[in-house]
Amino acid sequence: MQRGTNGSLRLAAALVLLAAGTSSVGCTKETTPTTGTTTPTTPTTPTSTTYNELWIPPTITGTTFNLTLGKSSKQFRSGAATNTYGYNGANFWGPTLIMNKGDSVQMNVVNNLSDSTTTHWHGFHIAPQMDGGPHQMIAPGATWSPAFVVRNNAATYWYHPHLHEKTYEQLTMGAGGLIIIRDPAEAALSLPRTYGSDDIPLVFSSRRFLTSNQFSKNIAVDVYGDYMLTNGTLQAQVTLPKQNVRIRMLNAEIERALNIGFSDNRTFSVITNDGGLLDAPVPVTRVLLLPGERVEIVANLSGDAVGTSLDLKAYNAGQSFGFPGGEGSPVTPTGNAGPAFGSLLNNTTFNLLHINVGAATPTAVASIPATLANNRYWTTADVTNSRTISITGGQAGGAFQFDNKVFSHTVINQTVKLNAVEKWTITNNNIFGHSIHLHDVQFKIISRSSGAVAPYESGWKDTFYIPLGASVVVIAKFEDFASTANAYMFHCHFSNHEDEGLMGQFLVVP
Ligand SMILES: [Cu+2]
Repeated sequence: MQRGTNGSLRLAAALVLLAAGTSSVGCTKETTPTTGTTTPTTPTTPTSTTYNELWIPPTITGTTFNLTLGKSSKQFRSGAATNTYGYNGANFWGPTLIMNKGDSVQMNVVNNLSDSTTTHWHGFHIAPQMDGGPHQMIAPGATWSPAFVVRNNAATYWYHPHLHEKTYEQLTMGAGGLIIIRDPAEAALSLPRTYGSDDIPLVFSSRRFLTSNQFSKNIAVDVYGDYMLTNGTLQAQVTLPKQNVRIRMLNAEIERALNIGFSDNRTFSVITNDGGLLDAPVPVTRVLLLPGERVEIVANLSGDAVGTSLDLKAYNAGQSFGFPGGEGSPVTPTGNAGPAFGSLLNNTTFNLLHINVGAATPTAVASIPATLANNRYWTTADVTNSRTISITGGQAGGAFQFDNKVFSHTVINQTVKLNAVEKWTITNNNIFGHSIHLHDVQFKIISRSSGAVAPYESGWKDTFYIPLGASVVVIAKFEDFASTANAYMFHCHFSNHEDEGLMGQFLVVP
């Protein structure tokens, strides 16, 4: 029933936007679908300077990681608490798992929901049976216990539900967590790494609230939240020491891209991509992060006076059509969210984190290295096979899909030979931008037809932005794990698109 709704609404919204020029405020051609007995609140633009202390997820270290996903609730607003999901008793999100490269780890995931779930280790190079994709279902009350060797480079990864047609809902409820991998090469570098002090994790995800204070989760329209939650904290603030600070950022939004920078436009250094350290820090004033992508940055606060403050913001205003979250504004005078895909935060610049500068710590890192790694990336000269995959559909009542095929559990869409170095060209001659994630591998982005690949995304990647009208070429080696029965997934990391069918399966075969 809902399959395809998003696509058709998306087309309608696109046409409305095109008809209205750059601004579509108040232009509602389609009616806002109902969301049950409750209606969205009359949203008000958050103008309060009252901040809430940023929640820093607790950590789990070692080689055995026990996770229990269950129902919880959190007091986000005055009145009723909001029903949520969390791992290990968290009232939104879950603990940060800290692993060492080379370790054999045992994972035990208990599902205390009344629904099935899965737990995907996003970015991990592991056997498909351990991957936690849609096939590794955990029934209510059951425990799933995969074991694997941590083969990835030091960087920031994450875990989240990946059950087909349930990912959007379970992510919206708050299920997810970060994974930090450490390795000797990274440990040898002079970088901030005191978790919660000069090494801060930030998970960005916004939500829309109903008048009942519950999360609004109509997959057809609630793809952009009205209020940013940073680590599950509304209007978050944190005190950071007056020194070089590492910030690990994950875009855990359903669909919104985040064009991230500081309120004083200061330059900061990008030091990692999804799958490891860059060769050298890349200085930028903005970094674009799509759903599923991670980046670690180092911001130098040593020149800031104690007691001053600055903001980390998403500079999302004024983006061209196709930018996820650039769609026009949101709210009708009656308080109903609409037109479809609007939100209070769309096409605006908004706060991700208010930062208060505090005293330096004894572990302050005075400067970061000019060289971080010596990566050997795959190039076109290494390629042994090429394939092209098109994003299609999304129009006239159809779901987005790969090569005109909506996801099916029983269809293998691509078959790769073990040890092949493959060039994948993804084309998007369609109606919107997407964020594409490949399981199993870390790849190198070779080109993006809409413009040069930014230096800050020149490292190992597992998720990439494909703008409207663009094609993106990536190269990966499919090594170590083969199976004629167990597939890996490739999909859009907008969980609404994924649930509606923009997902495929690939086998890596001997
Ligand atoms: Cu998509």
